[in-house]
Amino acid sequence: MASKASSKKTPPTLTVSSPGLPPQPQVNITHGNSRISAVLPTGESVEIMLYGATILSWKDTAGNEKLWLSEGAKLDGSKAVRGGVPLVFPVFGTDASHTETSKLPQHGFARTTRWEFLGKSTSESSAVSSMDGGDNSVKLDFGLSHSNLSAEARAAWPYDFGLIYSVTLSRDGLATSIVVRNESEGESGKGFEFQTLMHTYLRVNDIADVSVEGLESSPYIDKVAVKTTTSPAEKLSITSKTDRVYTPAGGPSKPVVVSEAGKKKFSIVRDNLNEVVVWNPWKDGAEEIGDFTPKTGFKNMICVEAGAVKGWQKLEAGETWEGGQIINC
Ligand code: TA6
Repeated sequence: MASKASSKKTPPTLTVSSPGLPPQPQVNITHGNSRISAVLPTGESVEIMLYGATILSWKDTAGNEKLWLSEGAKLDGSKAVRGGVPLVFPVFGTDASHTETSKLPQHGFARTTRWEFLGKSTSESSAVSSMDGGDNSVKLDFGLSHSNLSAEARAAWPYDFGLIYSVTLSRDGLATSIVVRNESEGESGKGFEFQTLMHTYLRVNDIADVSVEGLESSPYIDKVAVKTTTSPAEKLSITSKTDRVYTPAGGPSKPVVVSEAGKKKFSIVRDNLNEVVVWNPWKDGAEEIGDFTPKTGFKNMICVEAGAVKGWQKLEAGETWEGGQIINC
């Protein structure tokens, strides 16, 4: 059940504060019950729109923004957010050959549907507490099911499903994970196939100074050159429009590291998400995307997207699947 916003004028604060305890994470419902924000006692913060369960902002203790968000991003629920971390489910891109999802819009319906806020916890933030300890992290849970979908989406993808998307903020990282469940039951239950991906727009100062390690000697689909090939045994630099689906040879537990001017900025490890998509639209691509502004913004972002997008995950009635990522900064 989504928590009910109080009718008070000031946004309610879901702070777990008990006298005598050290300062606790603060969780607020804001913007007319359309966003959830969390702030750690040490200043790190995250802000999530219920629309698409889209992470809009992630800041470190000094208040430095770690994600890129287009100045032209629609934040009124009228279309998928350009930037932050939109969520891709049940299809990555579009696939006309895949009957089950062929009627869905690009990247599916998860990023363009209002999710429910299921609540917060600090006890199970195991995804990051090993890095930092429970009280210095907060986990926010969001839910989406068949009943949340528009009639159009339900018609396009008539499966009984449930998603729980968790965003865990800690002092040195952000973890996102998704649990997918086939809620149909028994003999009448219908299996379904899906893809999922966390479409993370990382903020950088200048793409010319950026390199990515952890993708060496790995197979990838090059959607610009329209070919499938293997990357060289060297780190990746971005010097033109880049749209690649890597299956990193080191597997999900080997970090993919984004560095700038030789200094590590982000390190990403994955669980059950075997692919990493690297995307930068470059100048021409930015010009063609209406809500990608400023048009020079391609210099300040790189999408490094953890996903399960090669082939399809299949869930029979009652089965569950989970995948996630941890981004350390
Ligand atoms: O993740 C890379 C990609 O699939 C690119 O091909 C590009 O389409 C990008 O996603 C953005 O897609 P969107 O539907 O958000 O414009």
